[in-house]
Amino acid sequence: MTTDNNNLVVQGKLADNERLKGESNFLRGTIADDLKDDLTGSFVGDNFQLIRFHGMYQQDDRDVRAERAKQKLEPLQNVMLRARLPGGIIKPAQWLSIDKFADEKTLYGSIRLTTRQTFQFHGVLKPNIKLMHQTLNQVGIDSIATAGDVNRNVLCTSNPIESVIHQQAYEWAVKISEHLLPKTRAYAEIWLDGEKKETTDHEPILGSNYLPRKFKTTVVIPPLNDIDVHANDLNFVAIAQDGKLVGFNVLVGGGLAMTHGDQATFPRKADDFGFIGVEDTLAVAEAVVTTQRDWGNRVDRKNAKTKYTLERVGVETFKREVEKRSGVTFGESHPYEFTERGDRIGWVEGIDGKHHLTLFIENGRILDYPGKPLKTGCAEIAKIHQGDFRLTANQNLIVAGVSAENKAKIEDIARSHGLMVDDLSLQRQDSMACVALPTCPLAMAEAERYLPEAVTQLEGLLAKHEIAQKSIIYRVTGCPNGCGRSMLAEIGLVGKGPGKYNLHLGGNRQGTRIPKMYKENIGEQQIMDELDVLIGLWAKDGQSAESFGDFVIRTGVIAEVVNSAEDFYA
Ligand code: SRM
Ligand code: SF4
Repeated sequence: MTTDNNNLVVQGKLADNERLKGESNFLRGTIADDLKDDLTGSFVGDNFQLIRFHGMYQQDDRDVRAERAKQKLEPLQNVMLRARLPGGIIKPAQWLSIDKFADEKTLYGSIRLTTRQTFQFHGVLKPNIKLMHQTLNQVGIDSIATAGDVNRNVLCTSNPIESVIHQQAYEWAVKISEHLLPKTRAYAEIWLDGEKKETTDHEPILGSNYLPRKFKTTVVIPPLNDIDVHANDLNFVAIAQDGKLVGFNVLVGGGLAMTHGDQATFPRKADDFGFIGVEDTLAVAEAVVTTQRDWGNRVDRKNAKTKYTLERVGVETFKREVEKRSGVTFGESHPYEFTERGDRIGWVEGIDGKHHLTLFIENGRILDYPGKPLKTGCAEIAKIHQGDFRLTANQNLIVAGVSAENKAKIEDIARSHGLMVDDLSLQRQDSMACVALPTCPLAMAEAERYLPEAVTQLEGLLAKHEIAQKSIIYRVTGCPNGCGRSMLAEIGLVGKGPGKYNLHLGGNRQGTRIPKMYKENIGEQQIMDELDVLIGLWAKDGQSAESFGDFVIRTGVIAEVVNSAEDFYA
């Protein structure tokens, strides 16, 4: 791989994804033909990748793969769908519709809340895919660009208390999402039987080859960093004065993925470009996207995200280009502070007098479990709720905008369906895992199915050292892609192989520090043994109110990651 004189565009043989995007006729490929082929449950050739731009991934259940192979059956191919819900807001009527679809037409019967404020259906068989899109379309939901090399679902802090700021920030999340969407009519044509156009589509922002890699955007309202800005390519940090949104500090180039054994890949925090007025938001969003479109690496997909473009061309060069393209000069950043990340589980009252109930959903998996019919409970709430639901980036669900009259009724339903329990520890609230097995094809170790027991063990350690009232931001991902955002946790586990993880330490509670590897490829028992010792030290020697992540850095248990390009692996 070489770069041209200015280091701006990487030269070399383009990744095959570039060919397939370019030849796709604006994301149509031959998906419509595959859909008619009922001999296989699969999408073949380029279509396997192209359906991602329409919000779907082809999957099969890895638990039964070997058994099916023994019986000479092809894997039970199905798709996972990820909806587009900017800011995670969904209405009760929409909820009831997705609840019904999950029940009747998916293999697992669950609704899975994700770390990016939306929901996924797992296990949709080919004959039901079109029905799924049409069902969603009828209630005003689509899945355009929730996957693939495009700008994904735009996140917005789920701040139910300051309703005015939240409303304004949320509106920007929606506008940014709409502005950066692919303009091709492929989605409407294929899934909604939309009118076929003779004219060639035009993608003024994304270009006919779309972006070099996935791209993620947030709108965040300090002091809450619930959406984890440093996991994202582009962040708008809301700056409010006198209860009114006046503009944003713009942070560019965060991202968490890496590849085991490849030190050219690493998690990276976003850089602060400076302040812009609200009126410049779309121009700046577009300029960041087009700069990454034109300068991002289209040769090596492992080095293609914005974070690597910034490392290669330099933050100042990238920023100047954004200023040139947008016609906006960044001002000095306004001061702000992140103080926390988690959701406030339980009831809070907003400044508008409305009540908001955040329900803790372990792993975001909404399903009727024996003795805990969570899914039925959510549907029962949706039947009487007059406000909206907000999906959080911590995989929880907020019943937002509840009137005083409805409060007791909603709480009754939540309690009787296991959605509200009194013995939920802070530690469980502060823990999160990605999906991993059995549906994720990239999983190297368990995550979602390991988390509940792993948290119980961690709770045991905190109790043993007499600090059961404390908690640690604890996250597990089944592989180094980092979907559960372990690379912003105080304790982060990264799957390496069955039952084996790399143990990272030293993130902070605000989500502004990347944890470094402490032990490589260790088993579940060894993880708990290591944590037993460290939590014991923290209980004994930790300063008052010092978090676990700060403690391990201060006492030299692990070195601080300051600039991950230089010191993440050092
Ligand atoms: Fe992710 C790929 C699940 C958030 C980084 N992610 C996948 C796939 C689709 C596997 C695949 O490519 O076949 C996983 C599907 C599992 C399944 O069965 O559902 C998957 N990612 C998820 C979700 C559902 C995890 C969850 O438990 O909630 C999250 C869905 C978000 C959404 O609604 O859009 C999810 N993924 C993330 C995050 C966290 C975030 O964005 O806040 C990251 C790290 C941040 C980042 O992008 O740097 C993340 N996912 C990845 C990557 C690595 C990207 C890279 O930079 O190399 C992959 C693999 C890839 O793209 O090649 C990936
Ligand atoms: Fe799958 Fe890895 Fe993402 Fe977990 S982190 S969902 S195992 S891709």
